[in-house]
Amino acid sequence: MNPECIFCKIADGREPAHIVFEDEISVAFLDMRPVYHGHTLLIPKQHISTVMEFPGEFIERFFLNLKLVSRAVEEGMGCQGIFNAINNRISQSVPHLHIHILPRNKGDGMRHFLWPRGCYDTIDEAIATAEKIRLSVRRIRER
Ligand code: DGP
Repeated sequence: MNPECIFCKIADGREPAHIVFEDEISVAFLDMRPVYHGHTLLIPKQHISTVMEFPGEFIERFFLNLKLVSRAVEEGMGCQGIFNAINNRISQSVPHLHIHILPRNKGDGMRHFLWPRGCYDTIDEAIATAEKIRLSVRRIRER
């Protein structure tokens, strides 16, 4: 727990929130500034900031909770789909990992996630980019 963190405070009941799900490792609650009604945040109770720090032993349970809450938002809000998003450092206003779970409907007007899109000018540029990431995967796995 980080005593100053607003999401830690929600997780341990020191700050109010509209909680929709809770278990030993995570809490889900309504985002107070929703893109659409039903916009929910799922957080780990442990204070970690980004996906890159996520403890391996909780990943399966946490992802199952993401599946459960995403299904619940979809059914509860009667929407056609779900958008899941995580800001890691850039555009992250609360430095406690949170997964946005947004109800989506065709024609709902959401435009600014994953936009604008570009392209690789050449196949070599794509090959070199993929190789940089592949090398990093290898290095990280060897640590
Ligand atoms: P991001 O920009 O990805 O870090 O999203 C943070 C979200 O957290 C933002 O949509 C607003 C929401 N938020 C910030 N503070 C609080 C709070 O105290 N309570 C609730 N329910 N949501 C919060």
